[in-house]
Amino acid sequence: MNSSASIVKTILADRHPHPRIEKGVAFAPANIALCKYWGKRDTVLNLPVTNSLSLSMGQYGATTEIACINQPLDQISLNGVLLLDNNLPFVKRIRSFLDCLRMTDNRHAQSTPITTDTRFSVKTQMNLPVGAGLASSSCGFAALVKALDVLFGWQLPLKALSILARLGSGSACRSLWTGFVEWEKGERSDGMDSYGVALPEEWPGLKMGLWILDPNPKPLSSREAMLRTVGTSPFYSAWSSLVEGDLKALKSAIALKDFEQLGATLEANACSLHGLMMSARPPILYSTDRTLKAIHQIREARKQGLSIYFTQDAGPNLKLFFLDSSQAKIEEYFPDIHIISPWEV
Ligand code: 2P0
Repeated sequence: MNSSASIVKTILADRHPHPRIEKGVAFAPANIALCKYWGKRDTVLNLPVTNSLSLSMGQYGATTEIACINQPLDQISLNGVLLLDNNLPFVKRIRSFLDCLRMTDNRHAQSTPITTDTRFSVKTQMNLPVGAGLASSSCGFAALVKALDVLFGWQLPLKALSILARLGSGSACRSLWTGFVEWEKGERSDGMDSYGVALPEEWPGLKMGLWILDPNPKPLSSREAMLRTVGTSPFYSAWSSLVEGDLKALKSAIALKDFEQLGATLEANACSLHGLMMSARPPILYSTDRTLKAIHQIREARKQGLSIYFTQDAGPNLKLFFLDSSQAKIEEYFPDIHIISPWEV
């Protein structure tokens, strides 16, 4: 059987030992899916049913500092607060990821030994709200694997780091790059062909607007919501073919820099996802009255000639897409949004 630990072992097997430094520090941007990942073919290895496509969030993301410590337990902190509750999902996920690393137990390695007794200090700083459907887990695990790579001097290729990040959180495999990234679902049962691939196109004039309508953690995790949707929605089987069409349309829009096609497709994909979630039993509803009001405002602005589109993830907040040529007007219409330049890191 393929376990996360055996995948970690496979990836690290051919690493030449490099001198370990005191601590590893790395930044990874959060990413927002233009075509969503929703549903797994393997819930242990986070292998998706479909491909997905994302855009990175520029300077918004996670910076993680990791070091080995002489303590009985890992010390995990988020935004300067040491998290002592082992049942917090953030702590549990990081610890079980570190457990996979410990299981590789390479105590005979010359300069980078990791044993079952190795304990880590993991300090993460995020500059976006955590657990509010703003892709915080995506950047968290990507920054963690990058920081581990620095700490141990593995010098892994980004593809391998993407697979490691995916084991922590599926969407994290798209956060190793800047710009557009497609997560190829792969076919293999060990998931070694399921990782992010950066698209060559850059589109610096494309802007994102982060509209935080509710910064509080969401009541239902994406992980649980995904499971429930796959398990109970009568419409889930239609999702794969819908994604296939949307991916094609999005990639051709990116290649041609056709903003209207990009925006219309990404918005329709998000609406399809939320419709799909609402068809689960019991239904999943992430939108609040503020979300719906905001969606109506966007549609009204569009009627008045503004070229703007939105997407929504597993939470009540919205991300807007527009071109820099309409930025001044967008700021007038939507004064509360944080504007993001995806290519400015
Ligand atoms: C995405 N989301 O493509 C989709 C759209 C939320 C809505 O990936 O269980 O935290 O760790 O693989 O990656 C959020 O789910 O789930 C997500 P796991 P993840 O961005």
